Amino acid sequence: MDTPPLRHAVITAFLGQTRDRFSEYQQPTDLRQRLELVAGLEGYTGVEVVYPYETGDADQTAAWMRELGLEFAAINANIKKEERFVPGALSRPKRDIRDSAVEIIRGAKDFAEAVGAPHVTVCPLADGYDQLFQVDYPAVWSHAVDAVAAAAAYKPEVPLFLEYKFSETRVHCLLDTCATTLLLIEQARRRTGVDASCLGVTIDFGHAMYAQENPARSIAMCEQAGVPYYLHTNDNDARFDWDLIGASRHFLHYAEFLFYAAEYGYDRCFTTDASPRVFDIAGFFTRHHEATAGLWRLIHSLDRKKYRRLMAEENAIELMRLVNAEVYRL
Ligand SMILES: [Mn+2]
Repeated sequence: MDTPPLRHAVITAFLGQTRDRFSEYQQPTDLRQRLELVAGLEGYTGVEVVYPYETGDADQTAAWMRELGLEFAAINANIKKEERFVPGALSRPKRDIRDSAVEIIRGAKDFAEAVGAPHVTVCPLADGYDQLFQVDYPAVWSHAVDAVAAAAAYKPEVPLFLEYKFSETRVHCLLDTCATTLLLIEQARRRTGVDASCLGVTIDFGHAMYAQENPARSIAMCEQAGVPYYLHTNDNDARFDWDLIGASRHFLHYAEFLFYAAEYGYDRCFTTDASPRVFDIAGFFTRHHEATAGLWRLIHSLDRKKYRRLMAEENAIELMRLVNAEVYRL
């Protein structure tokens, strides 16, 4: 079977200096340098850029993108960096804080429209709680539903994707799992009556592993709920969000993730949300592309109908034989 082209993108914020609690990694770069770096990497076609910290002038950015032959995967609205958002953004009891977070998402939609990016993605990492008896669960949930509904209703032709993560920066993030995110989207849709296509889930492979999900099943849940999804690729040890090279830890999970993406005809970008830290930047992303594109080709070499027929027949042992022979190549 022919392999459809893999639209492979990179979150550009990882192409400069990053830091954690202990160290700084790599050297600072500006957006133009990051775009040039992606354009020079084998196999990558696009970028996800962070609004408002990387984006700058829309016309200038769009001109650079055309010049370098890159596509936008998404605009990433950052609602966790400002001091007022450090303890949370969309779910806070103070209305002006929630409103200013929605304002950033609206600005990201304006920017996406101006540069022709397909959608906005937001990961509300600061929303959640650290202690028990800290937040009023129904109140913060209700605030988040209202804020997401307000953000979705603005320019609904630019869809908004919500990215979940179990933990970090809060001990327990409000949008912890795929199922929680689907529930919030369902409630926000009902609140506004917005079209089903204007709210989606960003499934980050590593976040799903970290939440003890099977990332492939998370794709299937969104598909069955009729909720659009956008995929981030990386890997980790399922104990922390390490943002490692894809399939460097969970090879078979990664293969199954791509299997279901292929089954459903996923045609948005696969966006690399991975951080080189101590590794050589170009080498790190090249190895990540090899793993992702290689497994994408491998998945398309399989008789997927046969796999699904064997599932219907509950022939788990024959399925494992096929996986050993055709995926692990043992
Ligand atoms: Mn991600």
